[in-house]
Amino acid sequence: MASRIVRAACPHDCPDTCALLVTVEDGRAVKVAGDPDHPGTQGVLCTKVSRYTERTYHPDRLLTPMKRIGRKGEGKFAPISWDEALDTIATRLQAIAARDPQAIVPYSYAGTMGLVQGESMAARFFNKLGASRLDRTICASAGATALRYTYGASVGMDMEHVVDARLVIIWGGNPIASNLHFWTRAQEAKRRGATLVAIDPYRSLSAEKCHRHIAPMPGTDGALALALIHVLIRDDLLDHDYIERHTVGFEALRERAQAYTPARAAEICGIPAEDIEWLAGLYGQLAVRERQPVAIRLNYGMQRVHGGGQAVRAVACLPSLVGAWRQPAGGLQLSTSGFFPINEAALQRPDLLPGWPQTLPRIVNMSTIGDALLAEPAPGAPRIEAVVVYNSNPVAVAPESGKVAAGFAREDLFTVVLEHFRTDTADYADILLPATTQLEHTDVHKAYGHTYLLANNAAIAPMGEALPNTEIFRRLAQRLGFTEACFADSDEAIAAQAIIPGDARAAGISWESLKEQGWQKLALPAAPFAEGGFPTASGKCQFYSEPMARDGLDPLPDYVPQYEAPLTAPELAARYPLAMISPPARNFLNSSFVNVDSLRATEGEPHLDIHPADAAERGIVHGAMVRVFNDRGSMVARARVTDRARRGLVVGLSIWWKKLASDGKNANELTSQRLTDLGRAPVFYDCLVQVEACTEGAVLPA
Ligand SMILES: Nc1nc2c(c(=O)[nH]1)N[C@H]1C(S)=C(S)[C@@H](COP(=O)(O)OP(=O)(O)OC[C@H]3O[C@@H](n4cnc5c(=O)[nH]c(N)nc54)[C@H](O)[C@@H]3O)O[C@H]1N2
Ligand SMILES: Nc1nc2c(c(=O)[nH]1)N[C@H]1C(S)=C(S)[C@@H](COP(=O)(O)OP(=O)(O)OC[C@H]3O[C@@H](n4cnc5c(=O)[nH]c(N)nc54)[C@H](O)[C@@H]3O)O[C@H]1N2
Ligand code: SF4
Ligand SMILES: [Mo]
Repeated sequence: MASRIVRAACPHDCPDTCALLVTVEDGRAVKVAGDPDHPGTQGVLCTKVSRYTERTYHPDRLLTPMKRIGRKGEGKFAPISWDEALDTIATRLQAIAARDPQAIVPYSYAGTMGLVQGESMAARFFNKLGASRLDRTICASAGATALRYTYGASVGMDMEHVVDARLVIIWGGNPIASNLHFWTRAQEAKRRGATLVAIDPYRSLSAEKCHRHIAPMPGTDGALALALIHVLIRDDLLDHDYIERHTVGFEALRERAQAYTPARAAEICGIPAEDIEWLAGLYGQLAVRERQPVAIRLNYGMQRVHGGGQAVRAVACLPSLVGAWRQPAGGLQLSTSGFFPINEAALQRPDLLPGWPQTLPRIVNMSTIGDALLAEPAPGAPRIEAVVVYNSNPVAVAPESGKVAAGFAREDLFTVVLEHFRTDTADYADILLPATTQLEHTDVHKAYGHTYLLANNAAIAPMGEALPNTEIFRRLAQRLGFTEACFADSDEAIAAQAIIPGDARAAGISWESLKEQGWQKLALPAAPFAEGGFPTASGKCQFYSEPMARDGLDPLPDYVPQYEAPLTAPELAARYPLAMISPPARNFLNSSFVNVDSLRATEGEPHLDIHPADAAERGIVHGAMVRVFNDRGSMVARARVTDRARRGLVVGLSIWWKKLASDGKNANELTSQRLTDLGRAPVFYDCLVQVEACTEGAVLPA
C-alpha cells in the first residue's frame, strides 16, 4: 500500500492554527493528526479536526454544481455542468454590472483562514468587477479597532511563554472549547504554581477549572477593567518607569478611572467589590512588587456587546500600567495577527478597484446583511441584486436571522453559494457550487494565537467535481474578460506572493521553505514590548488616543453600557429580563461541523442553561423544552437548570444549523443588528430575552 504523510494546516477560524500531518493511502486521506514537532500543536488536535476525514468524505459533500429547482430556502437542487453554472453566473453578473456593479455583494468570512482560498483570487475578481466592498466585521473588529488605537495593531505576548506566568487571567474566553493549545499551557502554568482566574458571566468548562471565577454580567467588562485600574492607581501598584517611558495619557486615564470605584463597578457588573480588590491587588502585587510575570488572555467573547471596543481598550491598559510587558511570560494577548508581514495588496489587488484609490465602491457591513438585503437603499446607492457567498454561512451566523433569511428569500435576488455542504445559506442559492476542502487544495496560513506561518499542501485530489475557490473565480474572471496577468496566477504562485519580500520578521521564510517544512516561526523577540516599541506612531501605548479624538471618538477608555440592560432599557428589560449569550460549543466551529453526526451527537441538541432561581420563577424544570423569545424572534431549546449560568443570564451554546434544530431556528433569531462602539461589529451577547416553558403541544420528544 502506498502511504505518505502530507504537511498541512488547520484552516479553521481558531487561534491555534494547528500544524497537521495527513496520512494518505492510495490517494485517500486516512488520518489527520497534529504535528508533534510543532510547538503550538504538540501532536494534539481538537476532537473536531481529528475527525476531519469524516467531514471531507461526508456523504452529503457537494460534488457537482447545482441549480435551484424548488422555492428559495427549500433546498431542492438539480445537478448541472460547470459550464452551465459558470455561464449562468457570468451572464447574470455581467447584466447587473452593466447597470451598477455595486448591486453585487461578495459575502465571505473565515470558513477557511487560508490566505489563498480566503481573499485572494476572489478579492481580485470582485475588485476588478467593481462590486460593493464587504466590511468584514462579524467577529473581531471591535477588539481589533481597540487594539489598533491602543497599541497600533493586533499584537501581544507570545503564549509559548505563559507556562512561566504567576497569574493568568482568562478574560472572555473559554479556551477548552476554543483555544485548546493555550489551555494546555495554562494548565502547565498552574502546575508550576500560577493562579488562574476566569472572567466570564458563565461558568464555562474552562472557568470551572480556574482557581477563581469572576462572573460579571455580559457587556460590563469596561467597568470592571476601569475599577482594576482605579485600585492599581489608588494603591500605587504601578510601574512608574514603564508608564513614563512607554505610555501616553496616564494623567487623563487616572482621572477617568477615578469615577470607577470598586463599589460602583461591582454594582454595574453584578459582582462583589471584594473580587475587584482581590484581583487588582494580586495583579499589581505580583507584577510591580515582586516583578513576576502576569498574563491576560483576552478573547473575543467579551467584545460582542455595545461597549466591546472600549472594554478591550480598558483591559489593554492593564499590562502597561504594571509593566507586565517587560517579561516574555507577561502582557496580554487578544490576537497576534498584526505581527505577520502579509502582502495583502499583492494577494487582493485593491488597485484593480474602479476609482482606486480615491472613489471606491460602497461598503456593505456583513453584520447588518439582513437590513442591507431588505431595506430601501440609501439615496444614490443601488439595491442589492446579487450576493456571492463563500467561506461563510450568513443565514445561520449573522444576527437577526429572521431578517437575513427573509433577505435571501427575495425572489429578485440572484444568489451564488460556494460550499462544501448544503448549509442553511446554501438552501437559498440559485446556483450552488462545490468547493474543495483543506485536504484537496493548496494554501498558506498566518495565525491569530501564535506567530508561525504554515503551509497547507494538498493531500488528495478534489472530491467529485469540486474546485478550489480560486479556480472558480479564475474561471469566472475569464468569462468576464478580465485579462490582467494576476487572474492567471496558480494557487502556488499566489501562495508565493503572500509574504512581504524582505521583511525582517519573515527572514528565511518563503513559500518554498514552508511547503517543505510545514511551518516556521516569525523572528520576534521573546518579550516584544519589554522596551515599549509598540506599532503606534509614537511607539507608545496610547491610554489617551489622539487618533480617536481626531476621529470624533472618546479618546479614553470607558464603560459604554449595554444596549439591552435594565439600566439602559428599563421598559425592554421589564418584558425581557434575562440576558442571553450564545458562545461557541466545543464540538462545533461556528456553524461548521454541526452536520458531522458524531460531533452533533456529542452536543446533543440546542440547550439553554438557566440558573435554578430563574428557572423556578418560570416553572421550568431540568430537561423541559423552553421557548426563548424577544421582539425579534424565538427559538426552542432544552433547558439545563444549572448555576453555571449566573442569575439573570441564559446561555445557548452555538452555532446550530437552523435546519438541524427541531424548530428550524437558532440563537440568531434573537440577536440584534445593532453595532459595537468601535469597529461596526455585531452585539451577539447584548441581547435581552424572556424564557417560558413550552406548552404541552409544543413539547418535542427528546
Ligand atoms: N470549539 C470552537 N472553537 C472556536 C469557535 C467555535 O465556534 N467552536 N469559534 C472560533 C472563533 S470564530 C472565535 S472568534 C474564537 C473566539 O471565540 P470567543 O467568542 O472568544 O469564544 P470563547 O473562547 O468560547 O469565549 C467566549 C466566552 O466569553 C464569555 N462571554 C460572553 N459574553 C461575555 C462578556 O460580556 N464578558 C466576558 N468577560 N465574557 C463573556 C462566554 O460565556 C464564553 O465562555 O474561538 C474560535 N474557536
Ligand atoms: N449567536 C452567535 N452568532 C455568531 C457567533 C456567536 O458566538 N454567537 N460568533 C460569530 C463569529 S465569532 C464568527 S467568526 C462568525 C462565523 O461565521 P462564518 O465565518 O460564516 O463561519 P461558519 O459558520 O463556520 O461558516 C463557514 C462556512 O464556510 C464553508 N467553507 C469552509 N472552507 C471553505 C472553502 O474552502 N471554500 C468554500 N467555498 N467554503 C468553505 C464551511 O463549509 C462553512 O459552511 O459567526 C458569528 N456568529
Ligand atoms: S480547530 Fe483549532 S484546535 Fe482544532 S485543529 Fe484547528 S486549529 Fe487546532
Ligand atoms: Mo470569530
